[in-house]
Amino acid sequence: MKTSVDRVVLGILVVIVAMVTAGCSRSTTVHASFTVEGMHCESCSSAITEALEKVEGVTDASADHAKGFAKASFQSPGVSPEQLAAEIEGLGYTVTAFETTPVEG
Ligand SMILES: [Cu+2]
Repeated sequence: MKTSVDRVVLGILVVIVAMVTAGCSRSTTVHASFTVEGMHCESCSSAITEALEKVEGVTDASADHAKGFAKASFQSPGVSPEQLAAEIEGLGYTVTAFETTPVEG
């Protein structure tokens, strides 16, 4: 009798864990745009693009030195815009602002 109760409890736990795991794995694509100061030429844009693309979870990145911005698409949760801003600043540039747009799907 005790064993069957334990099995029911175990079964409920398995269902709960499965539900939580499914919820966590549902990620959203987010587009972020960063205002970057300090880019001077094409190699600055390339350095930022490459650094952003190396981040796990980033699906697309670009930077425009003439306009002074960088863009990235990434999976959320997993990647945060703050983390990407830190990547850009790690290269010696300054991120003065960023905005994010969630994309459904
Ligand atoms: Cu440059």
